[in-house]
Amino acid sequence: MAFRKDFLWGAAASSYQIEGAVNEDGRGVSVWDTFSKKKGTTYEGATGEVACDHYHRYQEDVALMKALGLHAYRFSIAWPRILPDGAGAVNERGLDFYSRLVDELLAAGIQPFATLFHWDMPQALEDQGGWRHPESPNWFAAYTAAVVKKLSDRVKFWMPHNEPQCFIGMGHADAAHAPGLKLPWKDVLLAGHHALIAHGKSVQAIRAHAKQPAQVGYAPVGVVAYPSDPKNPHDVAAAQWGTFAVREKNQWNSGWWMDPVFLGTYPDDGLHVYGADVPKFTDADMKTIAEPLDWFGVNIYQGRPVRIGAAGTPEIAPFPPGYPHTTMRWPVTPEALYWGPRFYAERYKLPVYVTENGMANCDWLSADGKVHDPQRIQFLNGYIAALQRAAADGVDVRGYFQWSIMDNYEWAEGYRERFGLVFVDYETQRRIPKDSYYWYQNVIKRNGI
Ligand code: IFM
Repeated sequence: MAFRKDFLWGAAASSYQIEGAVNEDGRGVSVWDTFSKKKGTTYEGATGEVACDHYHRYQEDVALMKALGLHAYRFSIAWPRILPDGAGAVNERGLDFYSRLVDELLAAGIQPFATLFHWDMPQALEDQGGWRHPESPNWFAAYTAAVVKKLSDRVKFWMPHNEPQCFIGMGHADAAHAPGLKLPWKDVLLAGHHALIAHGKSVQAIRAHAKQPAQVGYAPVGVVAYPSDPKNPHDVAAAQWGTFAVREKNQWNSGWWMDPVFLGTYPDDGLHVYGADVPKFTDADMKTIAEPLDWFGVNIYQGRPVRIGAAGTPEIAPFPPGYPHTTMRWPVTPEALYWGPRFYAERYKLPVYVTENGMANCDWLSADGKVHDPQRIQFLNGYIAALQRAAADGVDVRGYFQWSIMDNYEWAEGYRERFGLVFVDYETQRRIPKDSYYWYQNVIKRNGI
């Protein structure tokens, strides 16, 4: 058996995507409330106002997690529930919700993994400039402290940010996500730099206030390249390069968002490609960003094949016509879960947790009252087997979180894309475990494929 005996089998979700109850118990407005209400921003004009109503149904949801056999559940905390105006007075009722959730998880024998920022920035802070504001790292540190003081007697595992590539790039350059901006690249990178400093200050706040030794990580997008021919060492080297390279003026790379956090420097190719748009930064900034972490977390859904080209330089290889893809149009590339963890562990030398992996599928309720999702089973089988191979080859993989425990609000895609192991009928809020739920239950029981 390749996975360690104490391997953590998990599943994940995030606050705005499942909670609903946006006007309850003193919660303030988030950028996603504002953005999703603007015409034309989301599929069918969907918002997270009700979502999966998890705020009221968390006990039923934790019962499903327990029956699944989960060891760990990764959730996020909504900043505007804790500090409705983003800063200032703490809203105890908001904290109480997460306190109840954590108690419920622990009673079910499930280890809570808490993410502090999964994109729901308080609107009041966005109105002052959000991540563009130089004070934003201090706002985030104060919010972190409030949460950690309340929950750290029971929560050991923490992540400040989820996927800065998305909330910075898709939110500030592409206008595809909240806050819906299309800024010059220079301003996007400045917001990104503040978000990275905020990450470091949040780590400091966790360490300063934790009531038990904290295990702190990170959950960026893993932009993975894998070798076209894994037996060709030149292709392997090309893929390793491709996994970290900053090749274009966009956010889709690993190096810019990971190297500062784990190595304390922005990568040279990024400094070159982003050029004059790179914000002015100091040694003190970089030291803060690189506050030591306990583990390397990464969200991996897909990869690109890379090979050494005729000219001797790495090139992205094309996918064959009609290649398998999910309903998000993301290619199905299980290799990403072998090579990604391997390349990341080699470069950053920390234990690896896959903090998200999964697929959107066209799932519906069948006439037999069940939800059959053979594609998801096939997908997960391939990806988890690849991760298992990485573990067998010596990569220190400690845990895996399936995205997502249940269907939920897929941001600009609204409710069109279903990622869950549990089907949610949004009209009745009925939960129906899919075939993949029972398959994953068995994987957990056997500690692997
Ligand atoms: O739903 C998202 C999640 O919020 C962040 N990672 C990717 C998932 C699927 O798109």
